[in-house]
Amino acid sequence: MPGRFAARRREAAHRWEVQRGVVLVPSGLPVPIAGTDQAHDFHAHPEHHYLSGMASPGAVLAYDPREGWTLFAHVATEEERVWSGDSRPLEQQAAETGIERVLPTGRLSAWLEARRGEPVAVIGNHDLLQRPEGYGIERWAALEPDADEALAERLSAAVSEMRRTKDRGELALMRRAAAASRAGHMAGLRLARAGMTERALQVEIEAGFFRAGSARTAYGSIVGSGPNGAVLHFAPTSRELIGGELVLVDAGAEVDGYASDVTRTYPVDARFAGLHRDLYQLVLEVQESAIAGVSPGVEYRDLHMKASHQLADGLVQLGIMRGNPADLVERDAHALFFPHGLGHMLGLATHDAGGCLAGRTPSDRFGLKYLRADLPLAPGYVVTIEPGIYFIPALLTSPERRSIYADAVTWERVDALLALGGIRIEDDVHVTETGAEVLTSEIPKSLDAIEALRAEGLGR
Ligand SMILES: [Mn+2]
Repeated sequence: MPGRFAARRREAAHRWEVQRGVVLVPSGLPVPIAGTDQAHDFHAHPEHHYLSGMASPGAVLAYDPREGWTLFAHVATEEERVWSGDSRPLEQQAAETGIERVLPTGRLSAWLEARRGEPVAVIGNHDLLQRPEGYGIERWAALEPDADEALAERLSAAVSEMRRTKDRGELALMRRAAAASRAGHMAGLRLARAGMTERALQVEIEAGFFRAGSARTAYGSIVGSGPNGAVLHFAPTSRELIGGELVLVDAGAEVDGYASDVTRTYPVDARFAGLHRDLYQLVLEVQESAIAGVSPGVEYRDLHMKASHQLADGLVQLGIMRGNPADLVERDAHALFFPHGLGHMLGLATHDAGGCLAGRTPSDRFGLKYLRADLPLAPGYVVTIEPGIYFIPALLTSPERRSIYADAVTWERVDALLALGGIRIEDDVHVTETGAEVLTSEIPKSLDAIEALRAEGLGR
């Protein structure tokens, strides 16, 4: 493993071409919960994690083009050793990161002092600039650092570009995250039943992740039953699942900082009934054809547009939208039912860095606003593919939207469906040299497979 991190650092230094100046990549400090003596769960900055392989708070990876890399690591105080345990020995950190110089953060001030007057690029967590004392720097201002923001932006963008292409070690972790996600989703598919709360279903799913080797969830799990399925980032509540409804579960396990991101939608009963079945089939077809379109060189935005077109076409056929699908997409009318992007980059963050190619800015159009990936795909990238159809009262009861799209929607039909909720199907897709590998392919999504699991779970 240390070789992998050394290779990343070599590549970063090569792309950076820093002639004069130094680079600091802080991991971040614990964020206190206001009004308590507790802190939020710590997440190391992905740039620090990626370049060092370490994810501990209070550390700074430093680069000086003349002498290479130094890791300044926090050494636990006596009090911290009493309450939280000891920090990892510096020699151990040297062996794990492949960095020869691992020093206590107490040495960082002197290191900076020796480079006084040189430009300093801070990437990683910028909290170093606000809370230098957290990194053992007593008098940051006295060091007169020449913080070069333009340089920092360029270096950070270079790391984001590198992070798009996952190396073998990263893919191995993402496969483990996908396997843990599978364990959790299988538990959900078997255990969901009427009378169970969203929260209880969340607990079963997350227990599945943790038993399968995940240390935490990659993001706050979404479990929305019935109408709650139409809230894109819904946090599970004590609402009980009701027969005849759908439940949407968007939950992913994290392994060593690497995310998986998976959505499955299934009936609370054993079978999809009526319109639920038609809508599910439509979302599944759109998702599978988008996955089939994943290949090196393909523009992610084109996949999104094609999926939007297919969704509009399907909704017209189901009598929910009206008109010519191409015109509907041109007018962003499909976004009434599919108001988010087809997916995003995935890695050390759930919405991973580097999603937009340099020079491309997110559109403010209703149908493109939340497109989080806009770049040509290349081997090694991992993206999610997650189309959905939702009945979102906030959009569908808006008088303004109803007037703009008066002729594009069968409104009396929609009025009767405002409590339906939503359907989303999401997988994690690794772009290969020839096409795509679905990292989460072992998590059932076909109608038959889902109904078989539901029937088995319900003992029917
Ligand atoms: Mn996602």
